[in-house]
Amino acid sequence: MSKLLRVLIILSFFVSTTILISRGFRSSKIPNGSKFDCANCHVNPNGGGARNAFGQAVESRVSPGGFEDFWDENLASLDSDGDGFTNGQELQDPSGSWRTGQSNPGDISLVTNPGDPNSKPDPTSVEETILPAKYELHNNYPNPFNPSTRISFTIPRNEFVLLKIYNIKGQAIKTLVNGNYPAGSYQFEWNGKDDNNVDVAAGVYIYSISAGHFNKSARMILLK
Ligand SMILES: [Ca+2]
Repeated sequence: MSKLLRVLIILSFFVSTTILISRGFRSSKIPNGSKFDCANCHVNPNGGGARNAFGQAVESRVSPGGFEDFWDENLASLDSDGDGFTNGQELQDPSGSWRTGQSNPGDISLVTNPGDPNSKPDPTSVEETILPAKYELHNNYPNPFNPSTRISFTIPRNEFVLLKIYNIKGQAIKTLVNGNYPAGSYQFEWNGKDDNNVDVAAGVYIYSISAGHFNKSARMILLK
Protein backbone atom coordinates (compact mmCIF):
# COMPACT_ATOMS: atom_id res chain seq x y z
CA MET A 1 0.00 0.00 0.00
CA SER A 2 1.43 3.34 -0.94
CA LYS A 3 2.11 5.90 1.71
CA LEU A 4 -0.29 8.28 0.00
CA LEU A 5 -3.12 5.72 0.07
CA ARG A 6 -2.58 5.06 3.78
CA VAL A 7 -2.68 8.76 4.50
CA LEU A 8 -5.90 9.12 2.51
CA ILE A 9 -7.57 6.21 4.35
CA ILE A 10 -6.60 7.61 7.75
CA LEU A 11 -7.72 11.08 6.69
CA SER A 12 -11.08 9.84 5.42
CA PHE A 13 -11.68 8.04 8.72
CA PHE A 14 -11.15 11.23 10.68
CA VAL A 15 -13.31 13.27 8.30
CA SER A 16 -16.26 10.86 8.44
CA THR A 17 -15.95 10.50 12.22
CA THR A 18 -15.92 14.25 12.63
CA ILE A 19 -19.06 14.64 10.50
CA LEU A 20 -20.94 11.97 12.44
CA ILE A 21 -20.01 13.51 15.79
CA SER A 22 -20.96 17.02 14.76
CA ARG A 23 -24.28 15.78 13.36
CA GLY A 24 -25.07 14.15 16.65
CA PHE A 25 -24.37 17.31 18.58
CA ARG A 26 -26.25 19.57 16.26
CA SER A 27 -29.36 17.50 15.89
CA SER A 28 -29.65 17.41 19.65
CA LYS A 29 -29.19 21.15 20.06
CA ILE A 30 -31.50 22.64 17.43
CA PRO A 31 -35.24 22.53 18.05
CA ASN A 32 -36.83 19.82 16.00
CA GLY A 33 -33.40 19.33 14.48
CA SER A 34 -33.94 15.66 13.93
CA LYS A 35 -35.84 16.49 10.78
CA PHE A 36 -33.03 18.34 9.07
CA ASP A 37 -29.98 17.64 11.19
CA CYS A 38 -27.00 19.35 9.51
CA ALA A 39 -29.15 20.59 6.63
CA ASN A 40 -30.17 23.43 8.91
CA CYS A 41 -26.63 24.76 8.88
CA HIS A 42 -25.16 23.78 5.50
CA VAL A 43 -25.89 24.58 1.88
CA ASN A 44 -26.33 20.99 0.69
CA PRO A 45 -29.70 19.31 1.25
CA ASN A 46 -27.98 16.43 3.05
CA GLY A 47 -26.13 18.77 5.34
CA GLY A 48 -22.76 18.92 3.58
CA GLY A 49 -20.84 21.78 2.05
CA ALA A 50 -20.27 25.28 3.32
CA ARG A 51 -22.33 26.78 6.11
CA ASN A 52 -25.39 28.73 5.05
CA ALA A 53 -26.39 32.02 6.65
CA PHE A 54 -28.08 30.27 9.54
CA GLY A 55 -25.07 27.97 9.96
CA GLN A 56 -22.78 30.99 10.08
CA ALA A 57 -24.98 32.61 12.69
CA VAL A 58 -24.86 29.40 14.70
CA GLU A 59 -21.10 29.06 14.25
CA SER A 60 -20.52 32.58 15.55
CA ARG A 61 -22.23 31.54 18.77
CA VAL A 62 -20.50 28.21 19.31
CA SER A 63 -18.03 28.43 22.14
CA PRO A 64 -14.46 27.16 21.60
CA GLY A 65 -15.21 24.33 23.99
CA GLY A 66 -17.79 22.79 21.73
CA PHE A 67 -21.44 22.90 20.83
CA GLU A 68 -22.74 24.41 24.02
CA ASP A 69 -26.27 25.70 24.31
CA PHE A 70 -26.12 28.21 21.49
CA TRP A 71 -29.83 28.20 20.74
CA ASP A 72 -31.46 31.15 22.52
CA GLU A 73 -33.85 34.04 22.01
CA ASN A 74 -31.22 36.10 20.17
CA LEU A 75 -30.54 33.46 17.56
CA ALA A 76 -34.26 32.72 17.37
CA SER A 77 -35.09 36.37 16.65
CA LEU A 78 -32.54 36.62 13.80
CA ASP A 79 -33.72 36.22 10.22
CA SER A 80 -30.50 34.63 8.95
CA ASP A 81 -31.60 34.02 5.36
CA GLY A 82 -33.52 37.27 5.04
CA ASP A 83 -36.82 35.73 3.94
CA GLY A 84 -38.93 37.61 6.46
CA PHE A 85 -39.25 34.76 8.94
CA THR A 86 -37.04 34.52 12.01
CA ASN A 87 -34.99 31.40 12.64
CA GLY A 88 -37.24 30.70 15.60
CA GLN A 89 -40.36 30.88 13.47
CA GLU A 90 -38.85 28.53 10.93
CA LEU A 91 -37.84 26.05 13.62
CA GLN A 92 -41.21 26.37 15.38
CA ASP A 93 -39.66 27.90 18.50
CA PRO A 94 -40.21 31.66 18.03
CA SER A 95 -39.02 32.63 21.50
CA GLY A 96 -35.86 30.52 21.47
CA SER A 97 -37.03 28.93 24.69
CA TRP A 98 -35.98 25.41 23.80
CA ARG A 99 -33.17 23.95 25.93
CA THR A 100 -31.16 20.77 25.77
CA GLY A 101 -32.98 17.96 27.45
CA GLN A 102 -36.43 19.45 26.95
CA SER A 103 -38.90 18.07 24.49
CA ASN A 104 -39.20 20.07 21.31
CA PRO A 105 -41.62 22.97 21.80
CA GLY A 106 -42.77 23.06 18.20
CA ASP A 107 -44.46 20.84 15.69
CA ILE A 108 -41.87 18.74 13.85
CA SER A 109 -44.11 18.39 10.81
CA LEU A 110 -44.06 22.18 10.33
CA VAL A 111 -40.34 22.81 10.69
CA THR A 112 -38.59 24.47 7.75
CA ASN A 113 -34.95 25.10 6.99
CA PRO A 114 -33.78 28.51 8.23
CA GLY A 115 -30.83 28.33 5.83
CA ASP A 116 -33.00 28.03 2.74
CA PRO A 117 -35.03 31.09 1.66
CA ASN A 118 -37.23 28.81 -0.44
CA SER A 119 -38.44 26.81 2.55
CA LYS A 120 -40.79 29.30 4.10
CA PRO A 121 -42.90 28.56 7.13
CA ASP A 122 -46.61 29.07 7.04
CA PRO A 123 -47.05 32.08 9.34
CA THR A 124 -50.28 30.63 10.66
CA SER A 125 -48.46 27.50 11.75
CA VAL A 126 -45.91 29.29 13.92
CA GLU A 127 -46.56 29.53 17.62
CA GLU A 128 -46.44 33.25 18.30
CA THR A 129 -46.90 33.18 22.01
CA ILE A 130 -44.66 31.96 24.78
CA LEU A 131 -46.57 29.32 26.64
CA PRO A 132 -47.14 30.12 30.31
CA ALA A 133 -44.80 28.37 32.71
CA LYS A 134 -47.18 28.04 35.64
CA TYR A 135 -50.78 27.85 36.77
CA GLU A 136 -52.42 31.14 37.61
CA LEU A 137 -55.85 32.46 38.44
CA HIS A 138 -55.77 36.21 37.93
CA ASN A 139 -57.83 38.84 39.73
CA ASN A 140 -61.11 39.46 38.00
CA TYR A 141 -61.50 42.82 36.28
CA PRO A 142 -63.24 45.07 36.94
CA ASN A 143 -63.88 44.49 40.62
CA PRO A 144 -66.27 45.53 42.10
CA PHE A 145 -68.32 45.19 38.95
CA ASN A 146 -71.66 45.81 37.31
CA PRO A 147 -72.94 44.35 35.10
CA SER A 148 -70.10 42.00 34.15
CA THR A 149 -66.50 41.09 34.97
CA ARG A 150 -63.71 39.15 33.29
CA ILE A 151 -61.94 36.20 34.90
CA SER A 152 -58.69 34.92 33.41
CA PHE A 153 -56.35 32.04 34.08
CA THR A 154 -53.29 30.39 32.57
CA ILE A 155 -52.33 26.74 32.41
CA PRO A 156 -48.90 25.40 31.34
CA ARG A 157 -50.23 22.18 29.84
CA ASN A 158 -53.39 20.58 28.58
CA GLU A 159 -55.81 20.27 31.49
CA PHE A 160 -59.41 19.61 32.28
CA VAL A 161 -60.52 22.96 33.70
CA LEU A 162 -63.46 23.64 35.96
CA LEU A 163 -64.17 27.27 36.82
CA LYS A 164 -67.22 27.82 39.01
CA ILE A 165 -68.77 30.73 40.84
CA TYR A 166 -70.12 30.30 44.37
CA ASN A 167 -72.26 32.55 46.51
CA ILE A 168 -71.18 33.51 50.02
CA LYS A 169 -73.01 30.47 51.41
CA GLY A 170 -70.74 28.22 49.35
CA GLN A 171 -73.43 27.19 46.90
CA ALA A 172 -72.30 26.78 43.29
CA ILE A 173 -74.42 29.13 41.20
CA LYS A 174 -72.65 29.23 37.86
CA THR A 175 -70.30 26.97 35.90
CA LEU A 176 -68.22 29.25 33.71
CA VAL A 177 -65.69 26.74 32.34
CA ASN A 178 -66.04 22.98 32.09
CA GLY A 179 -63.79 21.24 29.59
CA ASN A 180 -60.34 20.43 28.25
CA TYR A 181 -58.04 23.29 27.33
CA PRO A 182 -54.54 23.27 25.81
CA ALA A 183 -51.71 25.19 27.48
CA GLY A 184 -52.33 28.93 27.25
CA SER A 185 -54.03 31.97 28.75
CA TYR A 186 -57.80 32.25 28.77
CA GLN A 187 -60.33 34.89 29.70
CA PHE A 188 -64.01 34.44 30.40
CA GLU A 189 -66.71 36.97 31.12
CA TRP A 190 -69.32 36.55 33.81
CA ASN A 191 -72.47 38.58 33.31
CA GLY A 192 -73.90 38.21 36.81
CA LYS A 193 -76.37 35.49 35.82
CA ASP A 194 -76.60 32.02 37.31
CA ASP A 195 -76.85 28.67 35.49
CA ASN A 196 -80.58 29.31 34.98
CA ASN A 197 -79.75 32.63 33.29
CA VAL A 198 -81.29 34.55 36.20
CA ASP A 199 -79.66 37.74 37.53
CA VAL A 200 -78.08 37.09 40.91
CA ALA A 201 -78.29 39.51 43.84
CA ALA A 202 -75.61 42.08 44.65
CA GLY A 203 -72.97 40.83 47.02
CA VAL A 204 -69.75 38.90 47.43
CA TYR A 205 -69.09 35.93 45.15
CA ILE A 206 -66.24 33.48 44.96
CA TYR A 207 -64.73 32.21 41.72
CA SER A 208 -62.83 28.99 41.96
CA ILE A 209 -60.66 27.13 39.47
CA SER A 210 -59.65 23.51 39.40
CA ALA A 211 -57.11 22.47 36.73
CA GLY A 212 -55.16 19.28 37.33
CA HIS A 213 -53.64 19.61 40.80
CA PHE A 214 -54.11 23.39 40.74
CA ASN A 215 -56.93 24.82 42.86
CA LYS A 216 -57.44 28.47 43.69
CA SER A 217 -60.29 30.75 44.72
CA ALA A 218 -60.77 34.49 44.94
CA ARG A 219 -63.50 36.92 45.95
CA MET A 220 -65.32 39.47 43.85
CA ILE A 221 -68.12 41.94 44.51
CA LEU A 222 -71.17 42.46 42.35
CA LEU A 223 -72.71 45.91 42.79
CA LYS A 224 -76.27 46.81 41.88
CA1 LIG B 1 -35.58 33.35 7.81
